[in-house]
Amino acid sequence: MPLTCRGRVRGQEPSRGDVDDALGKFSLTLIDSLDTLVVLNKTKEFEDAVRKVLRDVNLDNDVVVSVFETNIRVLGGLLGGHSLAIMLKEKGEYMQWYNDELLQMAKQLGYKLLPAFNTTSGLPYPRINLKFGIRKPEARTGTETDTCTACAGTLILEFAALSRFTGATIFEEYARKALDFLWEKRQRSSNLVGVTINIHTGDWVRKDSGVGAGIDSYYEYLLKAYVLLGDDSFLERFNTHYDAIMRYISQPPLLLDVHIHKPMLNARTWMDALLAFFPGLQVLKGDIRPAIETHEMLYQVIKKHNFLPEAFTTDFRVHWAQHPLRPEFAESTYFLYKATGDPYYLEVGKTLIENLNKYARVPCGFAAMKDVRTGSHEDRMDSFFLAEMFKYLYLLFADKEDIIFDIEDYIFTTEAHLLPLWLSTTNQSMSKKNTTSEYTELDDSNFDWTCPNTQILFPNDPLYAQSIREPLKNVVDKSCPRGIIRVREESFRSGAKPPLRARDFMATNPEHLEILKKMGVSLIHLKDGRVQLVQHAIQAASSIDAEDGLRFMQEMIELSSQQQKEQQLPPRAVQIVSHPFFGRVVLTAGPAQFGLDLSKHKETRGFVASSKPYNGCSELTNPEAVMGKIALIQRGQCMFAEKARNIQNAGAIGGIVIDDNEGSSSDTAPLFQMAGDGKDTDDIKIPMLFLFSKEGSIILDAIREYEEVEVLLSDKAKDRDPEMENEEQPSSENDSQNQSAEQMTSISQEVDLIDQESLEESSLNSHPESLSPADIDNAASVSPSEQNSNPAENHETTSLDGECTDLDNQLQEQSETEEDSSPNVSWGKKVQPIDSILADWNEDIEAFEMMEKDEL
Ligand code: DMJ
Repeated sequence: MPLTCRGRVRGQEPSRGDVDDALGKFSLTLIDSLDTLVVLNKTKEFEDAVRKVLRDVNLDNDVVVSVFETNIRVLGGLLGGHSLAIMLKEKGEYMQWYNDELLQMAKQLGYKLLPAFNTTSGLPYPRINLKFGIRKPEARTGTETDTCTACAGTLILEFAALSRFTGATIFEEYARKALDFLWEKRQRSSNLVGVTINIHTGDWVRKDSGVGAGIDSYYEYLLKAYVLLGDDSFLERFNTHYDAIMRYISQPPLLLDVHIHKPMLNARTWMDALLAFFPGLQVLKGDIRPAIETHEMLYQVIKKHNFLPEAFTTDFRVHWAQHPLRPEFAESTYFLYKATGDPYYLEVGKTLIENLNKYARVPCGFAAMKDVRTGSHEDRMDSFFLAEMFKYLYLLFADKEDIIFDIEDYIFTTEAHLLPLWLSTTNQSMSKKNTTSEYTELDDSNFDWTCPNTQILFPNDPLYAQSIREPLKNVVDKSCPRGIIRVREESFRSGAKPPLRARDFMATNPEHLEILKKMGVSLIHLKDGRVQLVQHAIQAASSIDAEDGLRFMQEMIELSSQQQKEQQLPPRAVQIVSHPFFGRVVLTAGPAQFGLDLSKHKETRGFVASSKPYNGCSELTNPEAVMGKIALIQRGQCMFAEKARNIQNAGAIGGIVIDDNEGSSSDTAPLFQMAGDGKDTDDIKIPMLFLFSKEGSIILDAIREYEEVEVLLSDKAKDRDPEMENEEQPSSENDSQNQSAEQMTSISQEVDLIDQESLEESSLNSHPESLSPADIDNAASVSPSEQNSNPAENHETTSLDGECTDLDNQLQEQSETEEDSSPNVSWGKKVQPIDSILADWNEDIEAFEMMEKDEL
């Protein structure tokens, strides 16, 4: 935990949910960083670290851990450490005492994971208790029915390496069985796999499919298993999937999820950060052009926000704002540099390093970004930061002679652990050769089985990569998210009258429902009381109605997001700017619905002082201490507005309310917004921010240690550098914000989930019977691109030359391709049987509901 300078011990910190499943009280970061030390030529430190692991690590803890994470980080870490330990020993200088101890630990861990495979399918349970396994009552796990595809399909490298290093074949057998089962279950017409699967029945639970979260390393391991094990069947499987990915998911430069049964139908309008590994995999496959394109698009998103947000939309807006220092983009940059030799990728790497140092470096390491828009931190530095990010960035700039061994003799696991390629010829009892019969014949000259080679790929053309990047250079900045408004205005000008405006729509008006039906829009009442609108252009009465339907849906999205924005204030930042922090620590703060609005005014900077009484619920007894300063007040016992008035009267220039719930933290709780007291709060002129107890105690600890602590309250952290301490202290600018509310409001960060309260609120608006736009789950169901019947043809939605594409053309294109792709269906004359429409429909609803529940 780089902000509080402690290790994160499972059970000693408030649970963060599934992310904690990687922690097994087994010194995760130490093990995950072992081989990084050797790559960085820190051989002595490696030797010490191995000794520490052997001395301290206990694998027999009563903790439920993720099988996937334990495999890639811990088993992979031990095997990577072992691989380099034996390499060093052979060189004769270091590790002379080493006697395969890391391998023995790896084997012990391997046996601990095996009970997870005790299912009829051979797919592993997602979690296991390190001490008690699965079945025993003490295990507290084993009731799960689903796992993600990547979770079940990312074992073969570590398990095969373990088998081949030790001669115990059972590990490779189990990992192969799981992969065989996934392959059998692929959707046969699209050759795609879903995100989650039932480990008992083998049914797909989430039928959306992409190359990011939930699936990513399944594909990676098929190709790398071929490289490491030399088994043709893995390459054939990979190529079959790759062909499907390029056909349906790849919409250069985008990679967009689709449905496995209806791969022409996009499943969402945003991309997750995990897919940034894919260009690297494409390099390994030898398909450089799309790798360069996607990488360039991702780089432009990064330049906009300094880091890649956890998810971003197809028009490059932030969808999920956090960034846990993921290494995937650095990984792809490394591979692209290796493939092209283009110094551009060194510049990219330099930017990544500069941003890390400037925005993420904190006193005890590098802190994840809680919100790339505000620059605020989260108290976490995941082990993959040292295992992968450091390794790939170092290797990007390293010359051959900087590394004490030949990196080309190894393959990187998904966690960037190094496994030696000589394993392919050791203990290879499991290899299947020449089993091509069950694979689709792929008519594609791209699938020649050669590894990429710079000499062959770019003979005499150092500008090859640049020529591919050039047309994409404005793809992010010039994307046109609001094109629909222009189109709508144009169509009004030309006299076309929209049959129904989103703002007029009433769910109880039968006439409106009739119009919806005509436009192919269905109304779905969800169990939780919300209503979803889904449009299937194909179910519209005509192509004109389908177009109207699309406009109606997009109007709804606009209205919905407008309303959500009005209800939710964005997070704010408290940045500690005095010595020794100098702006390096940025805390996520909740906004207030009253007082100075920091998004409209210059930030407020000042020294902090605790108010007396600390709860700020009465006139302060220490006005001299808070005068001209930012007052710290404890939450509780009176309204936030009352506290604000009391500190303002004492002369404070701002206030920070610190949560009185001990242990609360922005790591685990949704953003908190302070509401007014239901009265007029115009008299409150100073800015007020809220910190959870953990973030608050970082400031309180700083006061204890350094006495004088200066902070900056703002909507976005200021660029930090040591100069900060010399800057003049600006005077606070006061203003009021005319907002009030009855009670404190906790803001959900999931923008597409509307809670019961907001439903109740919306039923009070001027159309009591109308459906509030905010009730519509636009992320899941009203995406315009869902109507795209052929993603491969619709990449013009993002204009490559910087011009916005006319939506009418897209609609035309969509309608045409919709017709093309379904010969049984024509406009106005549906011959698709109703049962099949209903079945399709149910399938979609199911998929949308699942996506909504379990996005990552
Ligand atoms: C790493 O642990 C691995 O790369 C994994 O495959 C998915 N991504 C995380 C880091 O983002």
